[in-house]
Amino acid sequence: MKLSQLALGAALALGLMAGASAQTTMKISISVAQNSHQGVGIDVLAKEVEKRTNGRYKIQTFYSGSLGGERESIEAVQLGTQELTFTSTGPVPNFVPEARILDIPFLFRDKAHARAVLDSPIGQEMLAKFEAKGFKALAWGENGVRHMTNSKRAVNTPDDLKGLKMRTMENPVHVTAYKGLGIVPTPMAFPEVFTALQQGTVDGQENPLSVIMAAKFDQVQKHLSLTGHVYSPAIFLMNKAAFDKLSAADKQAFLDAAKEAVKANRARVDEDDAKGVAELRSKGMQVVENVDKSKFVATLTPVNAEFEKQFGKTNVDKIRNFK
Ligand code: EAX
Repeated sequence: MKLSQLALGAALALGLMAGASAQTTMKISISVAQNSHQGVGIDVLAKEVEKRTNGRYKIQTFYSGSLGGERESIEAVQLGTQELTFTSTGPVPNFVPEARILDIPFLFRDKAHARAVLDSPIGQEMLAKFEAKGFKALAWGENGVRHMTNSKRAVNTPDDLKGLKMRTMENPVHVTAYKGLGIVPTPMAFPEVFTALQQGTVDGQENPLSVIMAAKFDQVQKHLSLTGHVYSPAIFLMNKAAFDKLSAADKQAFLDAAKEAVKANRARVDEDDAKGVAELRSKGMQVVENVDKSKFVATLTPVNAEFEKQFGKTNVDKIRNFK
């Protein structure tokens, strides 16, 4: 072999090595299936990050709790064993207690109200609170407006909830509120819910239409009531050290990618909400569409007073009255 050929070979090998080392692979997870509002969110994030960093960052996507439930994923991101996760706020208060305020039932009038608050300085200041706990919170996304399902009876009023054993998220605000509605709450990680419903360990659960459809809960639940009792935010969390290591331009690329991901995620929630009732009915669910929410709100009055005391009435009102 000639010297020039050797030099060329060495140069190629070096080039390949440089190319390989210039690509960093990261992981992101969700607890629900890929064909969902959250799946769309992380797929778009992965695609946009890769595009905006010219392929220097590649994000591997994991669905259906294959890396663990939401609490485990948040823990993994905090520790840095996993760089990213897209999660509901279910277990978030156990890491960032300030975020509890967003989980209060009937806090938001509708999705538009919730999105406006999350996109406003109130939501953005909340994102900053995650930094002290080892996270870079890239953006607020959406899980959706939660409704109740169960295998026992049609739910029209809070009276119908008395004694129903329902799986709840591992969220202290939800657990307190649902007790106030007469439910027997059973906090449980999402990946265990389908089996728990199937085996009758719990009678019901509550989730947005997007999740009910993605998880095929219609197979194990007869009744759906559009209680719309709480808005469920979602959040793109990244390990803070992993984010801090990025160049300024790459940081911006991740933030911009997250914005695109949120757009796709919210659009899919709207699509699911528009078609959900018809689809779930066609799969055999009995649906109570017109729930008198004022009865649920009234039943929660004492619980709400407690939340206002805990989180500050001014803070709660600031969100409630946001225009
Ligand atoms: O984030 O745990 C839950 O009920 C969540 O809504 C679900 O995992 C989607």
